[in-house]
Amino acid sequence: MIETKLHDDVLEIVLANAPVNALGAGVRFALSQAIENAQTDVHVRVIVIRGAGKLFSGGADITEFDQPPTGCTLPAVIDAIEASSKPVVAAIHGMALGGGLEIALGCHYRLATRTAKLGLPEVSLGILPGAGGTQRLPRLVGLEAALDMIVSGSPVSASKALEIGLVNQLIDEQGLAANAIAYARTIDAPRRTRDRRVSSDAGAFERFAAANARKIKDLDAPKACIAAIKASVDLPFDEGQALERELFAELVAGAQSTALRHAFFAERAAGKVLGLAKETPRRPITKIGVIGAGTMGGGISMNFLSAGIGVTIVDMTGEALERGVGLMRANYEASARKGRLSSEQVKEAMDLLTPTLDFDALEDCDLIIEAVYENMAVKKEIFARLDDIAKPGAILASNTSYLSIDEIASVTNRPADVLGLHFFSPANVMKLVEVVRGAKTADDVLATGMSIARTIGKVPVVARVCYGFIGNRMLIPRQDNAYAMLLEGATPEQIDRVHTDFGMPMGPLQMIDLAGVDIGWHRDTDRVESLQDALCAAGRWGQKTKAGFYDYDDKRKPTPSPVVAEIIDDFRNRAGLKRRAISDDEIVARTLYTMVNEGAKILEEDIAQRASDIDVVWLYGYGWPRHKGGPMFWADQIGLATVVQGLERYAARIGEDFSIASLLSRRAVDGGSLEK
Ligand code: T1G
Repeated sequence: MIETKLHDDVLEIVLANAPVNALGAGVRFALSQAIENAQTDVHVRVIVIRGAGKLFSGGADITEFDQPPTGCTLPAVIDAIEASSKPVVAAIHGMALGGGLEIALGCHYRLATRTAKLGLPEVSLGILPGAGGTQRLPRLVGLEAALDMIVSGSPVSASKALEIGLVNQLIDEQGLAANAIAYARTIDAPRRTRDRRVSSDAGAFERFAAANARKIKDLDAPKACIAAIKASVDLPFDEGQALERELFAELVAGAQSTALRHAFFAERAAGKVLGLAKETPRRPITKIGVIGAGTMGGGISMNFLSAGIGVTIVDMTGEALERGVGLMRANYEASARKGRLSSEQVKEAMDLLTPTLDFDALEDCDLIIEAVYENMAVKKEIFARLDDIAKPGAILASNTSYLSIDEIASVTNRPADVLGLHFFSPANVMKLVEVVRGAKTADDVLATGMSIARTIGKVPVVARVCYGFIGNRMLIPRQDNAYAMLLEGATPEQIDRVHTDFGMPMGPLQMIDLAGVDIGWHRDTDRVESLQDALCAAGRWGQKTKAGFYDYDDKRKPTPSPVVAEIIDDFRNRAGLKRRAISDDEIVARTLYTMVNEGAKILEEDIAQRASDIDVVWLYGYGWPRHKGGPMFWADQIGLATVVQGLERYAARIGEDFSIASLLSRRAVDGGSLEK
């Protein structure tokens, strides 16, 4: 749990709890004992605390939060460190996060290596720094910096930490322990953070709240963080820390923190493929081929270029290539203008790109990703050609968002080397990749797909083959019911408002406008058999034509369209439907509960490995509000019986072939959860 070593008069304490030196009960106990013993050990004049392995500490042990507290609390251990009669120095490398940084704040001096990152990310778990962080950080760095760090949850670099007074000195990572011990030898007295005063710039709170109002409006934790930081100005240290503990206890028991901690562990669980041995080899990937220089192909390419991996991108015409490469360059330059990239980084990325019309140029690629439009015949033709030119062992992936990987693989002599890598638009931004394993996909190909997705900063989730895999398959009932309710009497803005009020970034109709109303349209303007046909025939293809379900201005701001209302009325009359009032509850049942129902079927059919994987798909692929954990988690929270009752109530309207997933019905009756 911890290791101690005496170097003459310097006691070195090493936090040693792999993999992230989480501060579980064992570590807290051992640390408090070591600090206590050092007080009376005449050989010890000064103490150094550092972390074993790749970091100082990833903070409190999050898995303990749902259990009754055991052993000494972290605040008590940190108070003991600060009360030490002998100076205590924290030597930070890698990361010091949450309770890890709070330990360092309780120390009298703090050192950091140049690449270290220091942060209090508790707010992203729906809690607040609960071991003195809200009281000590403002005392060290001032209100503005403390508000920024604690309410955003974002770590700061070591150089920033030095600049704001969070650390006293930067040290080389090479010889970290020796450097820290040498520094410790120059220290002769403790300096307690609790004894400092916070510079009380009262205007800081108003300015901060005004600047962040929209971001934090639905969230409990940020408001609690601000209240605790305010206490660091208004109250003596101990009273401020008591308020912090009270606020922490409230938050950690709340629905939002439960959901956010679920999301944290769900993302990590998704990376584990059931039945795939950890030591499954990965195929070396040093060169990527991308077929199709459209929006998706360009976005996919950017992920690899930004990770320093060369990409050969192929299209049918020079004009398509030029447009695609131009769009990639424009995206990079936009990031550079926002200061997210340097111009050198833009140049480095673009220099790794090889645009060509020559399909054979893909012959030496290790992974080739097809990103052409959703047409099975075209995809089959491409994969048949790839089978001829790709080198043995190359992985052949399709970015298809609905179609069968098995059918695509069947035209090759190497189905084991074929899988799906379904990126989400915009592919250079959205973190989700559905890694679709075909019936014949080899284990090492699947393992390579998962690991290359992580290499480019994505969150991979495994899916088996079905129409739409996980996320898009759950979209089908949602969109079908949204269209149906428009004809029955709901308006686009009513349906979308229910979703944006719920916390989604946009509603079903706004999403159709963004993706394109014309996706899957037959392109025959004389053939008007559905609402989609009517809109497309009228040239209302969505945001790209500044008109879809909504009218859009130059900034793509949507406004309800009287033209669309007329088209809907006309269609409703022709279908002989009578307009009726539709409640928000009905919209929730027919668009959110039907998604959960589809998710339960996806689980039953083993398309997804676990319910939390489905949550990860929606958190990272569609912007499901993180503080609601994901559709399956949310269904468990509101009660599966409630979901089933809602579906039963509107079953007739949802459609004659509608059925409730037996897993959902069963769990609703037995009070179980969808989590396998
Ligand atoms: N507690 C328990 N387990 C943790 C953990 C933690 N704090 N951090 C990581 N793990 C597990 C993780 O689930 C995974 O397990 C393994 O360690 C490797 O993690 C009182 C209340 C540190 C940047 O929010 O951000 O302190 O899947 O894959 O990519 O005020 O882990 O292998 O079984 O993420 O190298 C605040 C959370 C806690 C930091 C390393 N701290 N952790 O990333 O590894 S609350 C955090 C991370 C707190 C105090 C409050 C990252 C990392 P498994 P990993 P990584």
